[in-house]
Amino acid sequence: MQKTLPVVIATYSRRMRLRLPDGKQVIARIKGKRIKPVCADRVEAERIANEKDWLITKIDARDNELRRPNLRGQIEVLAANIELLVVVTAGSPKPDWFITDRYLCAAEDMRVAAAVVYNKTDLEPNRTSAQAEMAWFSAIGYPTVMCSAETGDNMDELKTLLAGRIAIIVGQSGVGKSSIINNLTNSDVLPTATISRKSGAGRHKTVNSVMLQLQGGGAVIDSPGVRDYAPALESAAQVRQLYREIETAGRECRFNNCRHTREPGCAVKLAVADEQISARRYESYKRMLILTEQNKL
Ligand SMILES: Nc1nc2c(ncn2[C@@H]2O[C@H](COP(=O)(O)OP(=O)(O)OP(=O)(O)O)[C@@H](O)[C@H]2O)c(=O)[nH]1
Ligand SMILES: [Mg+2]
Ligand SMILES: [Zn+2]
Repeated sequence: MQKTLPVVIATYSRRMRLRLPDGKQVIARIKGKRIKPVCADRVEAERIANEKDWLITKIDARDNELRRPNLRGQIEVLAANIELLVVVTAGSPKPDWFITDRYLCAAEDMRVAAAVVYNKTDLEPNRTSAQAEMAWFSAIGYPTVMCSAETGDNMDELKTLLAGRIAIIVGQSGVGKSSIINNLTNSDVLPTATISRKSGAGRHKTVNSVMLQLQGGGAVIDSPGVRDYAPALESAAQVRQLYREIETAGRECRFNNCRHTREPGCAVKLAVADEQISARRYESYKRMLILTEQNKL
C-alpha cells in the first residue's frame, strides 16, 4: 500500500502550505532550487530542527501535470495529480469559448475528465446563446452546469460533480472561480474581485493556487485567471485527437492523415455541414491547428 504523504495545499513563491497525514497544516520551505512543488503534489518533508517550518525534500511521482505559459511565456506547471478539470465561463466578462475549448484540449491531453461551468446565471434571465454552447459541450460528453455562486442556484449540481475528486477550477479572470469555491466551502477565505468597469475584464484577483477540501470528500484547487490560454501541443496530429468529436468523426475520412480542412472525402466537414459537429468548435479546431503549426515553424 502507498504510504500517505504530506500534500501541498498552497504555493506562495518559495514557500508552501502542507497538509500533513494527520490533518495538521504547516508552512514548508523547499530544499534546493531544483524542485518546484505545486498544488496537490505529494511530497516528502521533514521538520527543520528548532524551527516551526518544515522542509520539502522530494516530490513524489506525479500522476499528471497541468501546464501553462506564465506571463513571461515560459511553460510552468500549475498543479499536479488532477482528477477533474473544471472550466468556468460566465456572461461577464464576455465568454471566450475558444479558451474553454483549449482547456478541454489540455484535459484530453492529460487524460483527465473535464466539465464546463457557466456561472453568474443570475445576471442574465435570457441566456440562449450560452445555453446553446453548453448544449454542444454536453452533447460531446462533457458534464455541464449553469449556476450562480451569488444566489447559490444549481450549486448542488456542481457539488455532486466535484464530490470525491481532486478538481482544479480554471478560466478567464473574473468569471467567479474563487466565488464558486467560497460558496462550495461555505466560506469567504478566498479573495474575490470586482470586475474593472473600463475593460470589463477581471483584475486577476487570485495570484496563488490554493487547494481547499470539500465536505464529504474531494478537494478543489483555485487557480489564477487568464486572459488567454493555449496548451503547448506537439503536432497537428495531436490537435486532431484532442477535439473528441472531431477525432471520432475523423475515423471515417477517406485519408487517415486527413487534417479536415481541404481534403476530399472528409467526414468531419460533412458532419459540420450536417450540424452534427458545432461549426464553432470546428473553427476552434482550425485555429488550434494553425497555432500549433506556427509554433513548430
Ligand atoms: N452576479 C454575480 N456575480 C458573481 C457571481 N460569481 C462571482 N461574481 C462576481 O464576479 C467578480 C469576480 O469574481 P471572482 O470570484 O474574484 O473571479 P475569479 O474567476 O476568481 O477571478 P480571478 O481570481 O481574477 O481569476 C466578483 O465581483 C464576484 O462577486 C455570480 O454568480 N453572480
Ligand atoms: Mg480568483
Ligand atoms: Zn477529414
